[in-house]
Amino acid sequence: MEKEKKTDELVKLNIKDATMCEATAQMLRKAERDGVETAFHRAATMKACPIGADSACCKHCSMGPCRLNAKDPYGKVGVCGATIDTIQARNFARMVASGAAAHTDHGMSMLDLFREVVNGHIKEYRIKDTIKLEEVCRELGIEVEGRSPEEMAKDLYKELERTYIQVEGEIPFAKRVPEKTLETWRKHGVVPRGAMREIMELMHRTHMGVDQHYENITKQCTRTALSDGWGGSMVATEISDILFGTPTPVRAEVNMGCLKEDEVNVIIHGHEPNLFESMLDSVNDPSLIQAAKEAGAKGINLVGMCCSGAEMLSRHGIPHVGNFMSTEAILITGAVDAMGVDVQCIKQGLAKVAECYGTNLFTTNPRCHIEGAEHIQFEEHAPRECTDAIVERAIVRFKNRKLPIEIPQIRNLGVHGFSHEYINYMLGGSFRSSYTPLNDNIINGRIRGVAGVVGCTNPRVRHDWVHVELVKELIKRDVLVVQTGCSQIALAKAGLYTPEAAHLAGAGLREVCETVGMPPVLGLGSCVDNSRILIACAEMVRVGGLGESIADLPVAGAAPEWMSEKAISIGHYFVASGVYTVFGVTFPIVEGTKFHKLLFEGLADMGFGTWGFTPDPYEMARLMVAHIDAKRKALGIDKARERVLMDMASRRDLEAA
Ligand code: XCC
Repeated sequence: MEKEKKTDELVKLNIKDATMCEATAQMLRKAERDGVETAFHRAATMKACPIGADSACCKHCSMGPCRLNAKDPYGKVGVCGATIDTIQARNFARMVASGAAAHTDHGMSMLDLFREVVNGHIKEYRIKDTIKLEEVCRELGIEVEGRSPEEMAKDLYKELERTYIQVEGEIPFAKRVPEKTLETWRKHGVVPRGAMREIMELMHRTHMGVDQHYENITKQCTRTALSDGWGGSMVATEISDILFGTPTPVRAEVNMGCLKEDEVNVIIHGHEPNLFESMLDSVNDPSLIQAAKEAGAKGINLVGMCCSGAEMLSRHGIPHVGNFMSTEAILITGAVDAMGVDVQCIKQGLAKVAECYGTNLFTTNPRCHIEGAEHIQFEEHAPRECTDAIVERAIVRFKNRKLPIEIPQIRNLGVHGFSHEYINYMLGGSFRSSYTPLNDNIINGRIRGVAGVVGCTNPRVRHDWVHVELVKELIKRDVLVVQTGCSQIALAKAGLYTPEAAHLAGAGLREVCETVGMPPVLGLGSCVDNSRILIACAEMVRVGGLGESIADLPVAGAAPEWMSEKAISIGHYFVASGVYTVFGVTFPIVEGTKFHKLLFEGLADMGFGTWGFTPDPYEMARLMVAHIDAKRKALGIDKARERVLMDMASRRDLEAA
């Protein structure tokens, strides 16, 4: 982002270029009036390190750090002799290891909670969705007939524990992978064993002087990423659904206008739903509501941010006030009485902004403390102790509010909460629930293909804008879009989560949306819920008519404003599963190197998907649609689509017949 001028310490942003989110823009203007710095300001003054951006440096040992030249990548090697390909592959693989570890650790927390609930050691949570419990058990070959939920759950715990700790064999959810895709994985030796083992081995292999062939490093990188998508993340999603309920469509509001000036505002930001679920109980506790009223508030207003928020938005319709790049901006309203955070995507800068506005910022998780924030540990055996304490402190802050409050009055209503199970039901109906109608609509060309548009927001590009433009381009071309995380919130703020937004879609997709009454963009939840997209892909293959492996499907993925290592892990597990996946912002590999060729061409030749890159949303849409069309052609269904586009009237006649 370009900087305009410097006054005193704080750089003045060109706010229009920084964000397309009006609420965030309003708060950035206030921040500048108040002399408060945000990540937007820091990004404007801190140029990204050009060597790091190209991944042309290695700091894996103290003979370096070694800097290679991205313009002449093969001109020199590191002190140990490591080539540009080894260095880039190691750096990339470590991003995958870290991202996979984050999702895996999150999933493992959910599984720990599940075990304690099933064993009766934790009474504050319980199994809410026994139907899903049964379904998952059945899929994994666990006996369900005549058994109690507790009996099934105990076996399910034991089975899913293998996802993490197994040292030999295939992870349990490999059973969900289409046979031909699994065959490809087996052929290349990348079926994950247990996530802990894969991550450990990847960290070992990328140590100085171990794996020094970029192809072999990529192999373990692939295996690790798959242990995230079909392992750590999938278990997190499935266990959360079993414990807290599987999402079904729910009308809910997003944006900063969901804050209420006359109520005690509490935000939960992070990733693990157990904290948020407990907070939901706390804010509904009559004694705490009474205390809030005694402090002069009309009530307690609980809202979410980032992925925790996206998950609660999908599952319970809890209002969501903004994605990753709005987390500092929301504090600038002065209306936030407490923000409780757990893990992942929590900017350290929040502590300073919170201090400026007298907001209580609480860390709650033993894995995440922040200097300057108060820590109230969340214990699953007594969850309310933490969340009640946060609410009590929020009430005190409400009572003592001194600074003026400015809440952007923007709220966007939409429909959220489309689990892969619901898509089944929605398109298939209650008596023939299946993906057949989705496949049929793809085969007859009304729906051209499906795109997953997911991931973060990033101050290196115009906030929300790349997501919004990309998705608009895709639906215009009859591509059904499924979303998670911060991307989902960007589109919800742009108004695309209403059934009425179908008018922005091409004729074919619009017709399907209008028949079913669904928006052209379906939100599936948080980052770990990208696993729902994998399951949907597997279902599309299973139902038939669209090829034998995920790589045959007319689908594509994108993370247009990615920033985290988790995004790289997600991107790589989609690629490894067979999906063409395009990233924006920047790509941490030098073009033209052997490693670059492997990721952008070679993997596809091996039967996987492939990586793509462009920062431009229009080019991104073009690449994705071209890929979808190429897959349609390979499946022999391109003709159906041409006929649909050329002759709408005869298509209607055909249907009426
Ligand atoms: Fe984080 Fe998950 Fe990225 Fe948003 S999208 S910035 S990882 S909160 Ni998942």
